[in-house]
Amino acid sequence: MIATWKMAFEGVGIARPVLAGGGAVREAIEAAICAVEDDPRFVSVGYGGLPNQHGEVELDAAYMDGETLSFGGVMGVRNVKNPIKVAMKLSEQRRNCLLCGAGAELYSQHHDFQFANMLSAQSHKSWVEQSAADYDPEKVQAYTDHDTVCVIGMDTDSHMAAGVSTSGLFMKHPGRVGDSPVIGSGFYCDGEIGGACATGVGEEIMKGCLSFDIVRGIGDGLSPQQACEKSLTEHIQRLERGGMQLNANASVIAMDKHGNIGAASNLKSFAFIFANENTPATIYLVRTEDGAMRVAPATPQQLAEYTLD
Ligand code: SD4
Repeated sequence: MIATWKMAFEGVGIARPVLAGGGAVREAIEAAICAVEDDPRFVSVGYGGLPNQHGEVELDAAYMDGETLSFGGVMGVRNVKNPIKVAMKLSEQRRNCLLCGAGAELYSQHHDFQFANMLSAQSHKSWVEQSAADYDPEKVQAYTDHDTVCVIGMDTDSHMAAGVSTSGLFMKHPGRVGDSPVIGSGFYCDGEIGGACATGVGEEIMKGCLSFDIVRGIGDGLSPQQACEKSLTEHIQRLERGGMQLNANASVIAMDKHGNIGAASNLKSFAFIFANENTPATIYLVRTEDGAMRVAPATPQQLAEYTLD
């Protein structure tokens, strides 16, 4: 299992015994993501997520099964306690599997998913402070106000899947949707090849369909690490060629069908979690040094200096 950000550490720790005990990858991903969604310390996912310009928490989540290529997703749902559970349920359908706003809430109601007020006192306070400040949504910066928990897993039957959950950008326009629930951009999983997910400013990530591009790279024979670096680097170059810039941060993770992993980021340091049958949940860092990306378990000193989620 590989997952974005330090915030996924406990969730992956909960999910690992599920896989070790022969549980299905879907069950493990649900356990990992729900742990993050339920934890108010993480202000970019689920309960306690930072709200939109109107002070409402709108959540996005998606799930893809690598064996059947089925996927499901919800966009901009309000008051749904665990959006990943709804996305998983939707992935069982061949049609109507990506729902937004009121329609996604109606579906959640019909299927007896739990509802809750997702705005914590802390997130409400942040919104009050931001609303009073002169806020420019065009200048929103990655990672201070938003992250996505992305999890790619494989079970003992070699069944692969990927899931994502986020509250999107802080102070976003109501109805704004980023890359996370968009198949091919925020996530993709083909069990014959591997899976990939992205986190960062969705408007920039979507321009490169980064997750699909990484999986295609692995399918073409690249290692997950090579594919992550190639897709991200080429995307940045593509934007610069068009006179644009990746004026935001983007980070990606990937795992192939053999369990090899990769990650890349345009941040100086980006944390992700890895666990397998031999390795307990471990915080890794992708660090850019002398123009090269290095991936390794975080040292205690690096962890002490790491300030992001
Ligand atoms: C979005 N990609 O809504 C998400 C947010 C995120 O780090 O991952 N931020 O654009």
